[in-house]
Order: sequence, then C-alpha cells, then structure tokens
Amino acid sequence: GPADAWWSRAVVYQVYPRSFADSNADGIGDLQGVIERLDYIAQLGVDVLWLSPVYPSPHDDNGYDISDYQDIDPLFGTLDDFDRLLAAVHERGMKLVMDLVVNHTSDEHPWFTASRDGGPAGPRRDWYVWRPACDGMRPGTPGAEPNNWGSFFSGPTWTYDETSGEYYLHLFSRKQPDLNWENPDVRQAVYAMMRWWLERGVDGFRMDVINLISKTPGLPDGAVHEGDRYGDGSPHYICGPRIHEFLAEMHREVFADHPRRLLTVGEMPGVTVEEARLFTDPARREVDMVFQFEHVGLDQGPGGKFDVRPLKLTDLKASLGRWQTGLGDTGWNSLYWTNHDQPRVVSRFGDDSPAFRERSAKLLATVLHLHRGTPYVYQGEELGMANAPFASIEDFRDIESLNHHAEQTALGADAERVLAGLRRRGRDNARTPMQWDATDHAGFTTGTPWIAVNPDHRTVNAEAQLADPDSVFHHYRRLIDLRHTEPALTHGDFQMLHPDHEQLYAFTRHDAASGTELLVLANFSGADLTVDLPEGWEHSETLIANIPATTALTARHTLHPWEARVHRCR
Ligand code: TEU
Ligand code: CA
Repeated sequence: GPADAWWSRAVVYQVYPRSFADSNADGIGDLQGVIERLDYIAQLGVDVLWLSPVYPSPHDDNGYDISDYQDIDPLFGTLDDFDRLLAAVHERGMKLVMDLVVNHTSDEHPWFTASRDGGPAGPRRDWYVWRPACDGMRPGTPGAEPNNWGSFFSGPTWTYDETSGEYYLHLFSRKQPDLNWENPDVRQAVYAMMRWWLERGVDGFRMDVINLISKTPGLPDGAVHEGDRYGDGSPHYICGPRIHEFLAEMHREVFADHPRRLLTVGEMPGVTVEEARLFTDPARREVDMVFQFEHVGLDQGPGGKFDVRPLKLTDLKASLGRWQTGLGDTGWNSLYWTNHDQPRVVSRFGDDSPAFRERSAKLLATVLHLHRGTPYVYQGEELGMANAPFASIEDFRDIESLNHHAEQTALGADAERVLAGLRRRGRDNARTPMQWDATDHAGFTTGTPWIAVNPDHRTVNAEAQLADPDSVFHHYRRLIDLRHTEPALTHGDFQMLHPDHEQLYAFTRHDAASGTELLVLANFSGADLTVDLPEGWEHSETLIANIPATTALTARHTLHPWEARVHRCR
C-alpha cells in the first residue's frame, strides 16, 4: 500500500526559483542560483525538490502562465542549465519534480494565439473554451458574459475577443485562458509534453489545480452569495464530471509501468476527503497524493481569504484529524503548512514575536512532520521565515493581491482595511527573497531584488542557523532524519488526544508491526499548559523537543509556552 511506497518516507522541498537565489545580478532568482545552493538543500536531508515553473512565460502570474511547455524562460536560464541542475540533483541522491500547469496556458502560448486568431471556425478554436455573448446581450458589455462565474483573481472569468466576437474562459487571470480538456487533441498534447520531460529525466510532477480541468457541460451559472458581484462557479469546475477519467487516462498514457520511481501530487483546491480517497487509492492509478486546502481555509470568513478570522485550534485539529482518519486505510496525505500561495506559517499559526518565533516555528514543524503523510517544506520555512512588512500597495507584486486591491477600492472599500488583509494573507509573504545571510539583500542578489527582502534577514538567515545546533534549520533536519529512521512515522496509525482542548495539540502514532508508540505534545499558546497524560509515558524517551528537554514527563505535566515534545516507547 501507500505506506510502503518510496515517497511515504520522503520529504519534499519546494523551490520558488524567482525568489531563491540570483546568480547574475538581475534581481531575479535563476537555475544557476539553485545549482549553487543544492548542498544547502541536501544538508536538510530532503529527498525531492519540487521546482515551481521555470518555463517561458510573460510572468503575469509569476510563471503559472506558460507560453512554451518545452523550454526554459531566459530569466531562469536555458535547457542546458536545466539539464545541469537535474544532474546535480541526481548526483546528491535527490529527485526533481516539475510544476505541471495544464488547466490553462498563457494567452501568449501559440496554441492560444492560433485558437483566438483562427476565429470560430479555426482548427485550434476547440483547444480553449470559447462562447458567444449570452443571448440577447450586446457582446463586450458588462453582463453579456456567457455565465456569471467570478475569477480567482477578481473580475469575471470571461474576456471578450473583439476580433473573433466571442468570449474565452479563464478561471484565473485574463492572460491564463483555460484549456478545453473535453478535446482529446488537447489531452494527447499534454501527455506528449509530460513524456518529453520524463524522457529528459525528471522524476514526476506537481499538478497545478489539476482538479479544475473538468467543467460541468453547459457551464451553468453559479449561485451569487451575499455581497458577491459574481456567481460561485466552483461546484461546476471543482472535481468535475470527468476528472477521474482524465487522471486515469493521464496515468495510463504517461506513468504506467514507468521504469523509474516517480512522484505525482495533484494540487486540488476544494477537494474533499472522500474525493481524495478516490484520487490517491493506488488501485485506481490516478495520483500518489493531493494538496488539499481545508486547513488553510479555517482562518477566513465568508468574504474569502482576505476576510481574516482567528484560527480555532480545535478546528485545525478536527480538520487535520479527519484527513488522517479518512486516508488512514487507503490513499495518502500530503502534509504542508505553506507554499508560494500561503502566508508564512509562523506568522499565521504560530507566534512570530522575537520571544517565540523560533520555538513556535519548531513546534509547527514537529506537529506537521509527525502526522501520517509526506511532508512538504517550502523554501525559508526551515528557517522560520516570517511574513514581511508591506508598507503600501506599491510593495506588492502578486496579481491576486493587486487585482483584489484595485477591485475592492473601486467598490469603495477602505484602502487601509484592504491592505490589512493583504498583509496577513497575501501570497507575496511567501515570495520575498530567501534569506541566506545578514548582508544587503540577504545574499539573494547583488542587484536590486524584484521584491523587497524582509528586513528581519539581519537575524533570520541560513548562515546564522547552519552554525546554531538549536536553530529551526537543524530542528527540521532532525525531523527529516526521524522520518527516514523511525517506521512509526510512516506506518503508525494516528490517534488524536484531547480533541476539544483549545491550546493543546496532542496525538499518538502506533505502529503495530514494530510495537512502537509515539506521543506528540504541543502547546499552541504563549502560556504554561498543564495536561493529564495517558498512562505509562512518565519514563518514556524524549525523541525530539523544541526546548532542551530539562524534565521527564509526569502523569500531570506542565508544558512551557509553545513547547513541543515527541516521546517514544517501544
Ligand atoms: O494555485 C491555485 C490556487 O488554488 C491558488 O491560486 C489559491 O486559490 C489562491 O492563491 C487563493 O488562496 C495554483 C498556483 O499554486 C498559483 O500560484 C497560481 O496562481 C494558480 O494555481 C493559477 O495557476
Ligand atoms: Ca537572475
């Protein structure tokens, strides 16, 4: 089963190349920069490197708008640079997974320009989703869109093309037209491209919004929720009617019986546990694991991600616990706190004050990595990097944030209130440059960085942490080492303790085969916390702790603020 697969003992490190390391002083990270930092990544002990897109792109959505699937954008380097990176990754015993973005292309991809400029009768028209204005309305006027869906990046999901007189669908920006997956020619072209990368030696794919590729026929309107301008189309594109058929076909066409050990992870906004059981059941041959989004939606209100609400720990435990149980006997979890789309976890779910930033970062890592599943570490998370201070809208770069700000202020929302939401949840928090050392621009570039470096890099940086055995970096390294050496982490079942406690996150992992039991205790608060422990842990061995474990556990034990401990008994 999945617990015996190679990736069940693996840890994946995500590199967002634009912000990782700049080797040619243009202020933008590149492949040569990644090559120069591979020893750092290898020292962490990770097994797989997931590279966010480096393909040719207009960079409307920082490379998630691809204009050529089989080349490297000159900003990042050349295919030769890529081959050198791939060889260097393999030399260090790691694997390289590419980002596959095939729900949509860039509007500058030749497929789209041919589809658009060929007009309604053109040969490539059916490679994308074109529709006439809704009946009776004058094309190009507001409200004439073929349906009422709203885009993830504000505005409608349709843009009118004057020349051909029709609208095209884009769930994301207007420069990211959705491919038409109903068209078998589109699917075969995608599979051929994937095989091309596998033949080049890559070890798998992270599949961008792959559960959105199948839409409900007829593209029906969505419900217009209170206060929204657009309809909610998500029931008509999240896990649509043919999604399992398409992923099974992709598996047959690309991955079946492949001689190398590959990894496939589907990014699936809105996926449920029940659906994930189907996607990740090995017998169904669809994907190995999925990124789900429940836990990163618990601290938002009905107004969406920028409608910031406090997180309740019981909600987090209930959600992660349900995913542990739901995929306990079949399928497999991915485990993540953050990536290039999420704010920094120490600022979101921990305490990024000077007193507790390091300790709470280690606590969050401990809790996540002791769950059942494959952990993903996002660049800088292993340093406890925090959200950055964005003074004004000029400091932001992300199209999602810039569009949200423009739309909301045009609707009369208070600019400071909109900015407050962007500061807390904006994706740019994760995209400030990797902090290598305390020098100017944190050693990321000798040029002018495309986005400002977080001023806290003077103290929060890799150089300082490599030299400090008690650093967040070395805590991650110990957790990753534990995953490679302790079978209970991959095979043990999961049992939540004290589910209703609002400060304590506690659970056990029990591996019947080895008889090993692990106990994880974490105080998600800034105050002492006294808890009653299950029987028999008083003299257990401390496996890992985020405070030098000064005392043994007692039946009624007091945890320090943000203290996390893992105990083992055989
Ligand atoms: O993200 C899809 C996605 O779900 C996010 O856009 C999320 O909905 C949004 O950030 C609100 O939280 C993938 C990529 O990871 C993201 O960077 C791209 O912008 C998006 O798809 C389009 O390719
Ligand atoms: Ca560069």
